[in-house]
Amino acid sequence: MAGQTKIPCVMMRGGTSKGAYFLARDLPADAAVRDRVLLAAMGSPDARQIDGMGGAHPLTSKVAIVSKSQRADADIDYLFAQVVVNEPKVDVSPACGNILAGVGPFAIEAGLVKPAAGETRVRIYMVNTKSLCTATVKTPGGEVSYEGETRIAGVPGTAAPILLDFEGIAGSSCGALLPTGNARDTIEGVPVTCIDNGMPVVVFAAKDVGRTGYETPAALNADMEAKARIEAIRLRAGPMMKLGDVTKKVVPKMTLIAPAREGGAVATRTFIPHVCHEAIGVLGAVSVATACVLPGSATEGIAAVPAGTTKVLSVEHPTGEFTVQLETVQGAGGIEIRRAALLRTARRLFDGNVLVPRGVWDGG
Ligand code: NQM
Repeated sequence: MAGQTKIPCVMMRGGTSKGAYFLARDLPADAAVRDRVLLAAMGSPDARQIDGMGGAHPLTSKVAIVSKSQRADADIDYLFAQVVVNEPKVDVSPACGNILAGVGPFAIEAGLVKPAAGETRVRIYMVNTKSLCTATVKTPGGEVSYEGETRIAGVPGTAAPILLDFEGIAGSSCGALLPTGNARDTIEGVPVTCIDNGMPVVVFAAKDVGRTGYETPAALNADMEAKARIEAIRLRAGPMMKLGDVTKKVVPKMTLIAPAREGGAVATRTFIPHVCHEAIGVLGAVSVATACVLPGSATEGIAAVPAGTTKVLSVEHPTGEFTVQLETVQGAGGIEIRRAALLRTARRLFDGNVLVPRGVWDGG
């Protein structure tokens, strides 16, 4: 079939990631056809994604699919898709908190949410993890404003703040905050905490895999021995975390920790899961911060945790830090996390159509 199908698409920076934002109604309803369209749109599989819009890195090969929600507790539904760069694979198992930062502004500008004067609260149902987030977006005069004074590590300049407020994200993918039932397990001889507070993550001391935890992402990406060891732990952790065989999944993420060096709570290096993040993911940071406040976790003796029930933790990463605020309560079975809040920024970068060969999808 000759020719190409035009699909309305907005490219946005969401936090420290970048991706293609679509309205669900503009994409095929059938998941298999939709995934073929997303692969073609982003240019996967190909290391350079030269024949598509993807940026040849996991952080720039992401997709948000947005629609009006039918739920009473949400305004919109957000389905996240990770388009794998080098393989013909689209993974919808995790959510992405960075791309989430762009979802509120996108929904307002698409007419799915009516803006208020000043700021607009957008209640977002994260379809991947069946959990909720409220995003507060600056809308002076009833229009989204991207300009402001908020700086986030990993993004040049400043922009308008977008407050992301999460509730009830514990066990979002694994069914429990501590899916193995333990605050600490030993896998391949390494003490680890398997945790899911919005993102399944395996947290362990960098020193236990013979690294400092202060290496650059480039050094870790070139460190084949460390990567093989970390992947062996990940493949064992997957089934223990009720994620099944994770060979072809982008979860769990793998976070090496060390004592903070910039006055924060903990220093991190995170594999997502095969490339070392230049910073850290949003929900990834929430899960790591949560591990830090749990007694007996693999962070004990490494993380510096503030006192009080509202804990503000600065998670250090290769390009700065990520501040996470956790509301904790002492439940019958130990500490529970009621709420996690943090700030991101986003920007609409491009508004137009992406084109895919008609042989991939004829638009019907
Ligand atoms: O953890 C990277 C990112 C992410 C995901 C990844 C994210 C999150 O930086 O919520 O934001 O872990 O693949 O976009």
